[in-house]
Amino acid sequence: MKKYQMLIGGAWTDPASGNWFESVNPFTAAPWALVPRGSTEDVDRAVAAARSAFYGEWRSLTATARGALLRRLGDLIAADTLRLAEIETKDNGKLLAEMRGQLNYIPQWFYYFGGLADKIEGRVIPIDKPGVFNFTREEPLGVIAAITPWNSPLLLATWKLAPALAAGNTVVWKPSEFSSVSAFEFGELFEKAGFPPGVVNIVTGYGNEVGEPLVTHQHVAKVAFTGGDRTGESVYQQAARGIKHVTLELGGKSANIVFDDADLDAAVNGVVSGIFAATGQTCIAGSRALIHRSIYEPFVDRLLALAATARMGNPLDLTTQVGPITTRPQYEKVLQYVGIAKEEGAICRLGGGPGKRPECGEGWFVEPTIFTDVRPEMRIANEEVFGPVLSILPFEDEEDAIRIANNTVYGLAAGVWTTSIRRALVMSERLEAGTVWVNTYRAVSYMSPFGGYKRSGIGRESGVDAIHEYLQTKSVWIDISGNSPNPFVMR
Ligand code: TXE
Repeated sequence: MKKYQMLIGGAWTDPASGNWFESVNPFTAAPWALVPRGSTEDVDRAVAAARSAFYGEWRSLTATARGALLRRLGDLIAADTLRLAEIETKDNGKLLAEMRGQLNYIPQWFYYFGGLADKIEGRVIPIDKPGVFNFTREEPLGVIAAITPWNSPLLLATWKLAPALAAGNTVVWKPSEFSSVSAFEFGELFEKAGFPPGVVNIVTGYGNEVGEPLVTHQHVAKVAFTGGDRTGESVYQQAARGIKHVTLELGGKSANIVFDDADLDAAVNGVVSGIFAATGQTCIAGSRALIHRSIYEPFVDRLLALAATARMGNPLDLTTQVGPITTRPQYEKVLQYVGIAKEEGAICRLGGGPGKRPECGEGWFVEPTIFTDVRPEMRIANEEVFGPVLSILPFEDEEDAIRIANNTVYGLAAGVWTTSIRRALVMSERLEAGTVWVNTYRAVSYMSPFGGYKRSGIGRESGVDAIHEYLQTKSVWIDISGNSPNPFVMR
């Protein structure tokens, strides 16, 4: 088994604890790599390295040179996608087809934010006071703590690293303890691209042993976090003590709403892919399907028929459609929710238990599961399962659909299936979600802002909006009047 080291101040380093833990392949349930178990001491060294890079070489580079580094990194990733995708699949069990797609797309974030790096401009304010010149500067925040989860390890890290670096910050990145291996390989590419030492540091380990000391470190200016909402809440509280900037991306319970005027072939595909692609382990999973009453039964039959054809198996096999659950605790959580839904009286129409097919091997599989007769007040309709479990709810009309869709604490995304332009516009206005897809689902881009309403998070990733999450504005006042005003009144 390969024994990895952490990246601190440009050097590959053993953990201060002298301990490593095993990373487990979710398909074979066997360990396949050794990950350094970081601690406060490693966090302190990494933050110090990031801080000295911030005040050192990184700061003296022009924004254009920073952008060029990011674009060079994009090229290096583009040349290495197959290898990185395979590592991701071995570490987190997601389909190789999906991880290849993500890896092929990741360079675009580095190209886009590399391009933005030297277009960060201040403004000259036509100030209301004569004899004064006022302008703004957009400045980096300092050291950014990037904390990422296991479901799309490199993509979600990229969403933080690309804008943070383009804006001139330095980074300490803590990947999930369940999927750290690709981070080490990614770290090598930063070095190869020529980033100065300490600009990107990687400290691995557990949430309480590395995440917490990182969030509370006095020299961390901002925490950029993706993960569960409970952890997000605690990260937010800890960051508040240091009055730190935060962005939080915390998952959801997204509604995929099908009206009777929809293109039903497209809608069936969209609802199935919204929940079963990525084995439901995605923050934007369309885990609630809201179906217009007049088409309810026939549409449910079509969903069941399509979902029943899903091929489970080895995620490295490009024909597999549903892979294993990434972690054992998550596997147990998903099965627990299946049990809760049954107890609540939802009707299980497909799946409803562990995947025991021969092609599932030793992996942590859950059968694609569909519940009907779900009522809005049930836990299965409100809580994030993060697995291949779909809840189906009927609705009567637009008003009813909006009420049910918005009736959760989350607000990450929503899907609407309709051929009416009026309905598309009304729904996209009234749905409380950071992303609304009409006649499509699970589309993201480096160009378009992504983030949550309500308990799904704070701040936006991707697009021009994202770079402003990593900048602060300074207002500069220069007296050009040559006068000495009255010192005892405000200017
Ligand atoms: O996530 P955690 P977990 C949801 C999903 C899942 C649930 C739990 O519903 O079932 O969260 O998953 C680090 N201070 N999502 O437990 O704990 C941790 O080490 C600082 C939604 O795996 O949120 C990891 O690097 N950091 C989600 C990261 O936080 C801490 C994606 C995320 O782990 C910490 C994943 C602490 N006190 C899960 N505790 C999405 N939004 O897509 C843990 N961490």
